[in-house]
Amino acid sequence: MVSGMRLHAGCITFLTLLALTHPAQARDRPPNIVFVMADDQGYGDVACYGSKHLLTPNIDQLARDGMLFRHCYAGSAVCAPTRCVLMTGMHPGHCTRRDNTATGALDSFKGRPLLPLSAKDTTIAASLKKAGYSTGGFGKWGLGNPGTTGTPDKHGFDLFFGYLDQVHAHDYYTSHLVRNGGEEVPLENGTYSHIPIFDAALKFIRDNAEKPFFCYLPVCLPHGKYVTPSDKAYADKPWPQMVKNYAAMITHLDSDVGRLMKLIKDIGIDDNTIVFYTSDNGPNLPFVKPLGSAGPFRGTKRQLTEGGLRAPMIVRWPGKIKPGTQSDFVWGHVDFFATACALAGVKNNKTDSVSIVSTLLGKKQQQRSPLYWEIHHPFQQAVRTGKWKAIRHGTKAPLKLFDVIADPGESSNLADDNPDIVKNIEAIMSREHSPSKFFPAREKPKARKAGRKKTVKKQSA
Ligand SMILES: [Ca+2]
Repeated sequence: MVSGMRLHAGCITFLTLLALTHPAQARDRPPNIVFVMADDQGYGDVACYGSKHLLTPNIDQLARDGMLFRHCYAGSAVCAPTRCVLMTGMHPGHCTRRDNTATGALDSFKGRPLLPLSAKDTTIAASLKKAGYSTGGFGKWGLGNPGTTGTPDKHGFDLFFGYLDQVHAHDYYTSHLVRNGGEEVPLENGTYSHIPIFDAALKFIRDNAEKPFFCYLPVCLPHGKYVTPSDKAYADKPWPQMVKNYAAMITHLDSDVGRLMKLIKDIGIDDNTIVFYTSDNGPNLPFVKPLGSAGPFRGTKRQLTEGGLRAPMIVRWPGKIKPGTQSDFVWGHVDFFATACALAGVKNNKTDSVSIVSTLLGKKQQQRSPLYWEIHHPFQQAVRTGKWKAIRHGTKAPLKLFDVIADPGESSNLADDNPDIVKNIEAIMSREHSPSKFFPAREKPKARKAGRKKTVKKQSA
């Protein structure tokens, strides 16, 4: 009896010790960072952002557990520059890749005018790796094809699996995916590529559970081609098949977010893992009407209106972020770099990136300096500062100015009534565009010629 009691007391002491030491270790260790980024999913394509059509129970649960941002912006309005902004913490007036294709750039891959990340670019993966993180990327890289300076293995990723080439990523039933800098990995006939990509990410998390890790998941769903292994959830809807497939791709991704969260809980790292969920740019046009994919905003991907730029963004961090909170703090993908550095305790030298950790922790944070974008096919610039959003199509073109708090649909141009604001924003636009031979500013971009549209659409990714 006595020895049993002793044993019992000993067990309690041991368990108490465990309970005391493990959280302490967790506190001393920087958090694991998981960044999930959908491709072309609109602000209005998530139930917790107001979708009346799409089933996204697991993403909605992230929002109930964490913080939902209503004023977060994509790095750009198309794939490659958003990835460049996110990886480098430089906005599109400073970063290397400012549109999907670049004037005069010749990637060695299939002769397309692509501009890879340069050897001088520092990515967040490289910074986190220096801080002792394991780094994995899974999905669509889009910043450098095999043999260029831009492959993920040269930019801080211990492991990459998916597509290096952004047009290859349109092929969901491809014969092969790519590992690290270009090693081809054959797939069995009929494999839906998203499945092995997501499985590889889960394996990476399992394999690295004992140390801090960065898991970057720029998944391809729901970007075209619009194909899915099953449209079951939407088979009865009165929509064109392409719309059903798109909706099913979003719900497929949602169920994988569920698998991801289950794994994180099952292996006991839930308390020390911060999860971001977002999309790389606004939705594609065919889904705006039937699904309300752009939410209350005007425009689509490839445009610098809110519909092209405003992104869903949910951040979950148990014990740190108050569950079920919503924030109107204005920030963007450009700020992930500084935020991740702050989380990892790494120095951040990027002037374009601002840490939002204070906002995540529920502390008051000063309004961020103006957000800036440019895109090049055709040339446009945009700024968001406070309630104001401004767009111009050419450096000599008149600025359009909108109060996006009162007018989220950007329908009333207030430029004539606010000459001082216009002057200030024009100065920001001139200052923030750094000269680039690959991405020159245009005074008055040429209107698209008939016949060119098809090419641009093909390049759009
Ligand atoms: Ca995209």
